[in-house]
Amino acid sequence: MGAAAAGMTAHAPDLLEVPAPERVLGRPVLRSEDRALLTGAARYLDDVACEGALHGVFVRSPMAHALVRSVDADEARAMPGVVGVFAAGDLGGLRMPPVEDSPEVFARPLLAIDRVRFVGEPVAVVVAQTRAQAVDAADAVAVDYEPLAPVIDPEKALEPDAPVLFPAHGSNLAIRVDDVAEDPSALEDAEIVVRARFVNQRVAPVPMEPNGALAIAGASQSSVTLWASVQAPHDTRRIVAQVLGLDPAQVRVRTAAVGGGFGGKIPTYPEHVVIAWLARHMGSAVRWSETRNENMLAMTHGRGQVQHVELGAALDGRMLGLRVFVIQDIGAYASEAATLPPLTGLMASGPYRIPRIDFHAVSAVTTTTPVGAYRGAGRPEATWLLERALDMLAAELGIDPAEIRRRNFIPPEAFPYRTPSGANYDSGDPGRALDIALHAAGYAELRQEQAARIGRGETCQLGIGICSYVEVTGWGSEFASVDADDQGTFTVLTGTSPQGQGHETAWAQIVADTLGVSFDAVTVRHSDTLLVPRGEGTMGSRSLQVGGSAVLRASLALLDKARRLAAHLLGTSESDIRRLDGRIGVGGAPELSLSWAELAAAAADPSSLPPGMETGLRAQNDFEMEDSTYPFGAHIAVVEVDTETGKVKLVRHVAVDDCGRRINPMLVDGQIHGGIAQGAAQALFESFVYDELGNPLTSSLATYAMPSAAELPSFVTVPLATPTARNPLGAKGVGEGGTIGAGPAVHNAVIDALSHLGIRHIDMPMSPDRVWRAISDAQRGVPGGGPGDSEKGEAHGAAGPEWFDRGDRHAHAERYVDRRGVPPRIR
Ligand code: MCN
Repeated sequence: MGAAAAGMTAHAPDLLEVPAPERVLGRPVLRSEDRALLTGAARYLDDVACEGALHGVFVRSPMAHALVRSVDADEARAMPGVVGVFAAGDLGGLRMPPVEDSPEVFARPLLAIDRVRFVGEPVAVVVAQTRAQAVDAADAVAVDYEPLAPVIDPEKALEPDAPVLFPAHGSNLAIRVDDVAEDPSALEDAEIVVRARFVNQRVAPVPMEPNGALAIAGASQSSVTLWASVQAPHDTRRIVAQVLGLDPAQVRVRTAAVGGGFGGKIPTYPEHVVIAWLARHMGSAVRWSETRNENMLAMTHGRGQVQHVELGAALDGRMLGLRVFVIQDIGAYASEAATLPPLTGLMASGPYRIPRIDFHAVSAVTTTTPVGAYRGAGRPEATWLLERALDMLAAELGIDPAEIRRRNFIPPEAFPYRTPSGANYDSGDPGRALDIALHAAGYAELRQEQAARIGRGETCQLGIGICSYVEVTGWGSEFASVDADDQGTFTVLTGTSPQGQGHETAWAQIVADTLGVSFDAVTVRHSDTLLVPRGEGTMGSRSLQVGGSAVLRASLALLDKARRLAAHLLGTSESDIRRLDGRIGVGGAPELSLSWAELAAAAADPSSLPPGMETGLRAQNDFEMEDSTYPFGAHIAVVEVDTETGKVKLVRHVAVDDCGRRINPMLVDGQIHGGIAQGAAQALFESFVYDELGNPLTSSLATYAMPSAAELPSFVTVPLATPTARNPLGAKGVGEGGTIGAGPAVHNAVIDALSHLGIRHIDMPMSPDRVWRAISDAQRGVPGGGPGDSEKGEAHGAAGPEWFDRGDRHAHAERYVDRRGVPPRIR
């Protein structure tokens, strides 16, 4: 089947039947955002002009774990341009609200109170007239630290004698997850059990624009406007108001253009709140912008899971049970990482029928940068563990990796399908996605080439990696409104808050298509809490299906209103009124029609309206998802591995990502391309590393191996569209699928290239030294080839380390005591 034949389009039921060439929906419309971005006209946070703004610079902890004995700011305060230096005590020891599902004891102080828990934690803030003055003065703030033992490794953090970060809590065990899927008999029927310990390493999100804020106090200082580089401005408004004891109406949060987020800009950071506090306290505008180095330390990291996996199967390759025990490193404090293990558990079944799943997780605090959501957030971790274990099973049983997947796929007729871990898959055909990907990659020829290279004993071996996945996208509700004005133009307000995804383009396509008006006549506005009444923001690949559906529904409501008004003004029955080309009126009778501009002008005049109609040609909608959608796909990665140096080169990557109906195929492809790059980057290059004292070793782009386009091939994307009935657009999310599919495919490809040497697993990132070491161990007959031991014939005991005691699973809740320390004050 060719790529073109594989693609299909689906039309949502309530969209208008207009001949295809006239439709703007489903077309690769050029991004309206790009002119400003490409010509440098776009305004990022640092470009927002604000005359007289003071500059805040944070004094950050150089210690991973220490008591803060005192903060001496005398010298700093006397330096040129300095207008203030503040530590926790000056802010009244304020704390961030505790993250959902995590004990309150982990709530983060805005500035360290009595203890620092990671390198980079803000301890004080210096405010000066220029940024350079603030940087110099920050260096002069003397903090007296009393070092404590750090704990970097989440498994070691859970050992009984580990240094405890929160003595009042009594242990580093922050959160347990035992209610996703519990089945102690998961492996009972297995004829073979493959067992492994995987490390899904910590990575940094590295958005092109680091974090920052600009706070401007209102005239009376009771209100504040906060410009911040965030993904969810309304949530930031809520948190800033809550911490500062304000009414949310007193806080306005806005974003300028946001230069990427990738999950790292979901949280509201203590720094944001401090800058808002300073503006109110000083009655002046205050700005803060991170350096890259600060960004690598202070923005939440992603992943950070240790996974103990046991996969049980019949000897014909059918999976019978999966048992997983996850240790999540949540870093210092508890942030969005609390949501990661439940998502890993939810997606543990992948695209396969696995009759039994037993999933448990614990989250541990460590003296490292807090962990949060990063592109995929918990779902790539699930796909990785399953796809790696499945390849190990295939190797053990001598079954081709594509064939073993086919034997386990959920067939299309079984959808909707509920997994033992509680996911309710809407629609899908993972087998078809894999077939298309295999065909596009030329799988059979690749296998021949691989065998030939092995036969010739070549230095450069070929590896072919497969990843089949399902992911979960879309939740909550989202606001949209559409306004028509008497110039014939339309303004959309949306509660989504993009960081580069192209919402201004896609939302305008939806409006133009629904109303039958020009794409250029539609302007989309977002990311200002004063302008947009509510919004949940952009994350979790939710925006199109939730926010876009709200735009669609609001547009349809606006069309209804326009038809009613036109019927009234033209003196005809509403049932005769049609949406014409840019006008509303009676079909076939041009004289009986009105332009949108004429209708909007009439709608402003109460005397022109039919009874009961409100003035203004405007409609709004809050669309609520009843259930999530589950995009799926298959990726094939082809790598070359130099067996003498361990160097890996990704030479080909084929992606079939099914996100239901595609609103703009070019946006979708862009999302998939970026996603593949990030997945491949984690597999091969990126890792955020600490030394044993908790010093970050990778806190600049000279040491953190983020790849560029030069390290990656051109990607092949093949469209497949299986619509969903869970929203009126028929769309599922696509913002993260590329990452979820790509990482495990690249990982599997590297192991596949080396499996003839007996290698079964190498942890990520598969850097040349790691790969070389694995090859050299295999050649010297060192057993293991990574932690992929398997045993035939019987199922085995609980996954997880010995201290995993089922009886004690809720004990942490009782042990929790909230203890507030004494904040240091400026001497
Ligand atoms: N789209 C489409 N048809 C579909 C699905 C999506 O045309 N069936 C289009 C949408 O109109 C939108 C884009 O694809 O323009 C992504 O839509 P969606 O999947 O709804 O995802 P979100 O807009 O909610 O974006 C969030 C997602 C996430 S979670 C991360 S992380 C991520 C990503 O988007 N971070 C990004 N992509 C990013 N892209 C950029 N440039 N920068 C980031 O920080």
